[in-house]
Amino acid sequence: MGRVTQVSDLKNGPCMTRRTFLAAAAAVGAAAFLYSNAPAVAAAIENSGKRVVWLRGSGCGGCTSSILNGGNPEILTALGKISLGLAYHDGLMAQQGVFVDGSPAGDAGHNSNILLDGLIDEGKYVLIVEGAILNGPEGSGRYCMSGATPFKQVFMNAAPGASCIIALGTCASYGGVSRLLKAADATGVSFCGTSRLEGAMARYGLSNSVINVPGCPPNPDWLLLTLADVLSGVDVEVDAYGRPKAFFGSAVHESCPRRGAFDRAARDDWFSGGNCLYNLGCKGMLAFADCPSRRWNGGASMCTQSGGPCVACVEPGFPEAFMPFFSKTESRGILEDVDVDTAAKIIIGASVIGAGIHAVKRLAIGESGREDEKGGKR
Ligand code: FSX
Repeated sequence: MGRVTQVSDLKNGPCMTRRTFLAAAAAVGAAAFLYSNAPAVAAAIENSGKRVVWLRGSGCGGCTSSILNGGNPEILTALGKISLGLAYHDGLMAQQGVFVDGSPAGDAGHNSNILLDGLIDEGKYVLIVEGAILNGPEGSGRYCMSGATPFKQVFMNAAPGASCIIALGTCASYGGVSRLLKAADATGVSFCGTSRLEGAMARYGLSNSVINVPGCPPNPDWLLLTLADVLSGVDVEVDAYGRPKAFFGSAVHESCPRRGAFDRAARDDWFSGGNCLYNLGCKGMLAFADCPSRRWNGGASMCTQSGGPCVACVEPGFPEAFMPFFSKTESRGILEDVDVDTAAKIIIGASVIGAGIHAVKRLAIGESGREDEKGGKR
C-alpha cells in the first residue's frame, strides 16, 4: 500500500494524495465528494480507458437494489459525473438473449453472451462481482446458473482479464447467507467466511487483486467511492478482511446514535424504545462499518437509529456467527465470559487499531487473563 497517487496529476484541481483523497471521501460522503471532485475522477477514468463489468451470482439482488436506491447522488447522476462506462450488468441491460422478441440475436448488441465474451477478450475492466459463487452440487457449480453456464465458470472466465475485482456485498465478499446451505458449497471471491484458502481465488488458482465492499446490502457510497478510487488509480488501503479501512475501520458501537444510552446502562428489553439495543441482540460492538456517521437513504438514518439491532452484516462470519440476531452477544460465546462494559472498552481500543472480530475476541480474552488447559494464555 505504498504508492501515493497525485490525483492532481490527472486533472486540473487541488493537489490530493491517496490519504487525503480517502479521508475526504470518507468524511463527506459520495454526494459532496463527487460534486466537488467529479471532474478529476472523470478525467482520470476517461484517461484510464477502464470499464466496469458487473456479474451477479447467488444473492437476493439487494446489492444492485441498494446501489440503485442511492438517492444522493442517484446512480445515473453518479455514473455520469464520473464518466463511468458500465459495459455489462445482466440485470440492468435491455432484454438480451439467443432470441429477442422471437428473432435470433447473433450480435453483441442483442446477445449478452456475445457481449460478455467480447469484453473478456478485450480485458482491462474493473470486475464487480455481486452474490456468492456456488460450487455445488459436487463441484459442478450448477446450483447457480447464468444462462446455460454455471456462474462459477462465468466468474472463472472473467476474472483473469480484470485489472481489479470488487466483491460487492457480503455474499460476494465472504459467502454470506448462501453459506448457510452446506450443499451449495458457497464461497466469496477472496474469502469463504474468514478463510482465504477457501475463497474462490485460492480454490481456482486466480491472483487478481480483490477489494471487498461487504454489507447485506452494501451502502451505495461504499461502492461509488471505492470505484472512484480504483478507476482513478488510487490505492485503496484495506483491512485484514480486504475491506477499505476508510469505511470499515471502526465499530458501529463507537459512534452509535444510542451510545449515550449504553454508557448510562439504559438498555431496552423490548423494541420501540429509545435506549441501547444491546439486550435485544445488537452486534454493533462486533461490526466494523461507518453506518452511524454515513447513514443510509441519503443520510436519513441507519439500523440502530431506526430501532433495529445491528446484525453485523458487514462481517465475514455473517450471518451464522451472529445468529440468533435478537439474542445477546454473550449468549453466542463470541465475547466468552467478558462482561459487556469491559468488552465495549476493549472494542473501542480495537477500533483504533482496525482490528476485526477475532482480534476483539483475542483482546477480550487477554484482558480477562484466562489460561487455557495447557497453561498458556489464549
Ligand atoms: Fe447478498 Fe446481494 Fe445480501 Fe442480497 O445480490 S449481500 S443477500 S442484500 O443482495 O448478494
